[in-house]
Amino acid sequence: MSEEARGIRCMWMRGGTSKGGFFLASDLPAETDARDAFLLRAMGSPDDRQIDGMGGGDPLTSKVAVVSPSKRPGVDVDYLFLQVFVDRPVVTDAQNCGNILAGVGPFAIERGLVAAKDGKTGIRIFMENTGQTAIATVATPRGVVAYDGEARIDGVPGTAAPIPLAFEDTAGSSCGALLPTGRPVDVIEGIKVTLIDNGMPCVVMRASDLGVDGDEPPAALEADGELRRKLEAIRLKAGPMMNLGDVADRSVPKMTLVSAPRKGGAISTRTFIPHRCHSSIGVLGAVSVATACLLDGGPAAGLAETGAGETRTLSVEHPTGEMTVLATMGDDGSVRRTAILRTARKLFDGVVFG
Ligand code: NQM
Repeated sequence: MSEEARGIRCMWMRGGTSKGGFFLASDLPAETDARDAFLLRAMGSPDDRQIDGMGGGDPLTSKVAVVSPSKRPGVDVDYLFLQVFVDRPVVTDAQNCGNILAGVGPFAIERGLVAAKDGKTGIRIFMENTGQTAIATVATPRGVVAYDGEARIDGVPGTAAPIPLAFEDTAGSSCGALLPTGRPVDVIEGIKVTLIDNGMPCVVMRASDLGVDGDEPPAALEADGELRRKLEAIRLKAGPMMNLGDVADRSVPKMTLVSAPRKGGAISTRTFIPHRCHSSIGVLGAVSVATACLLDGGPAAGLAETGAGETRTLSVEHPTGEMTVLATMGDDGSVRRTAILRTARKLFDGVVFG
């Protein structure tokens, strides 16, 4: 194949606290094996440093969005998220990503899939990984995407234009039900856990039950071999219980250790995704953990400060700050709608070589 033929049009973007390559589906090989082989080479996987590709040697910087115009009624674009593993030759669509989602609206406008209004443009995005819809609001003064602005999110230096993301139908995204076992608490390997999926399958457990405080730096937790072995043993058993089957080669469920808030928030977290400890927390991961805090009887509920009223503001503390989840409650005490604030930035637009 010629050098030119190996290049594919791509926009590199930061979405929330992640970054990766954004492609139009029509620009990528239609056949999955060929597409994945291209993406592995483009990212430089498998290799811890991804030295021969664009990836940053971290799951959070080895991500891909595939975007196409949607044929679904009331939906603007379809978004398929792909996680390119760093150290294994694996590209998986088995999880969604709410951080990369933040870049999808701006990308869709930039590529001409959605016409921008003067002011703000609302974009309905079908998330193909989980079959659910998110509503992103992009700042578009004079019909042009604005990346600069005053919104600040923890884990990203400086400020940028706000991109609020709203979710209405994320319960049971991958597991079929918010609580796939039907219970707010299960016991695995002697540890009380909540198996929950409000957009991201998560196992929520008390840090203290695992013998840690829950406010350690991620590197210290990653260096704790005994903790990691225990978490993986729990995860492998949780997979089938969550209707995810054998999860040995999957990036879900995520493993979140919770403890009492330290900085005035709702809960403190440390999340393994699933083997590296996240420097913050995923968007839909935070939504799922915040939802677990609102479940009576679960391991998070006794620790969390959840407030009262129809709309709850839950600040989920993480290693580099906090992520605020707004939860709208139904009359029956369940979570009806969630929203979160993200930002995104266009970093590069060009051709990437596989
Ligand atoms: O939970 C990391 C991230 C994510 C996923 C991960 C995410 C989400 O921080 O919606 O955003 O959990 O693998 O980008």
